[in-house]
Amino acid sequence: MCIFCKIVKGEIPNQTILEDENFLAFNDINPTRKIHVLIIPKEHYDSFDVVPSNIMADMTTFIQKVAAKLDIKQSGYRLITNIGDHGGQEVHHLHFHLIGGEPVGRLVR
Ligand code: IU
Repeated sequence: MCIFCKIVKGEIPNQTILEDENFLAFNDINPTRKIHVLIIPKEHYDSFDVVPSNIMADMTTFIQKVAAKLDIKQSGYRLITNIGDHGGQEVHHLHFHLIGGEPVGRLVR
């Protein structure tokens, strides 16, 4: 079973920010910014590339609630989802990184 499925099942502890029947938001174990939260569907999808659009629609609403709970709707934040090898995806269970709490900088090469 994948590591995020184990987190969903409660077999591995997490610092939960927000949870509902279908989604979970928890602090990244290795934060890169003041705020670094991972948002996942409880059901396993390997990545954004295969998630059904109706699940993504619900996930969008959930992510907006996470931002509200973190009180960062005014200051802003960045959402990232890595897909596959070239995307740098290490955990193959769909997740969005929500980073913020400070300016996160430009995307530069
Ligand atoms: P990626 O998009 O798959 O590269 O990101 C995986 C993230 O999952 C990364 O930021 C890790 O720090 C994070 N993480 C975690 O929070 N808890 C874990 O048990 C594991 C990875 I493994």
